Amino acid sequence: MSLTLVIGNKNYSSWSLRPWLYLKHHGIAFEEVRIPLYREDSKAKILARSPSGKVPALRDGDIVVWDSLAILEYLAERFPATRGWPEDLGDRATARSLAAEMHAGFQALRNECGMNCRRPPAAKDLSEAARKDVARVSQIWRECRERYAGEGPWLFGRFGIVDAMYAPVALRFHTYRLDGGPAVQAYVDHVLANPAMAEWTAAGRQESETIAAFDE
Ligand SMILES: N[C@@H](CCC(=O)N[C@@H](CS)C(=O)NCC(=O)O)C(=O)O
Repeated sequence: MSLTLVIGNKNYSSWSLRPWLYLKHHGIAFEEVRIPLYREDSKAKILARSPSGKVPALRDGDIVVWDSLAILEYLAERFPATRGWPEDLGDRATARSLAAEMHAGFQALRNECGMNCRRPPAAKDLSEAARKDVARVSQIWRECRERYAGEGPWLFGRFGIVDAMYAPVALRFHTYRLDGGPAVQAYVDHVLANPAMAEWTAAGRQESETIAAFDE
């Protein structure tokens, strides 16, 4: 069966990046349907493919999965060789908690530092809440790298769902020059140098659509 992933603008759609990165990184073939967001016809086009009216959404034959984390969970089960979660029960519980924390949190950081591949990297004044988000994300990455990564370059050693979940934030750390110290910078650099990630950001920079609210 063939996979179709519906995504938004590569420049802005952080939720879309997560499953796209997982698929690309693992070399899984899929058709990409890109629907630029917040245009007159965007909602109708997305609703035709995603019950929530939001991207990303994945179609696999008769199966439709929406929500970035649900798609990643689905892909990890559908392609078990990709080993989306750590094998150890305790590590897996931690990884799941961190993915959920990312999925449900960091609102201030998300709002004030929207993903924007085209934005020339530069610092920005942040609220106290956003600074706390930066500190917490930095702590997560530092602790993962120290405790769970071993010799591997990703948060739990090899690339997994947690890395896909945090990849858009790694891009924000770069774009907004967010400082979490050397270990955090090393992780950010590793994420950005990943070939699939580089392919996404290059494509995002080529896009011409603009969404004023996301361009601050
Ligand atoms: N929890 C969802 C959130 C998806 C979401 O908010 N997607 C945004 C784009 S990044 C969207 O589709 N916005 C268009 C709209 O709401 O009309 C997920 O993880 O996939």
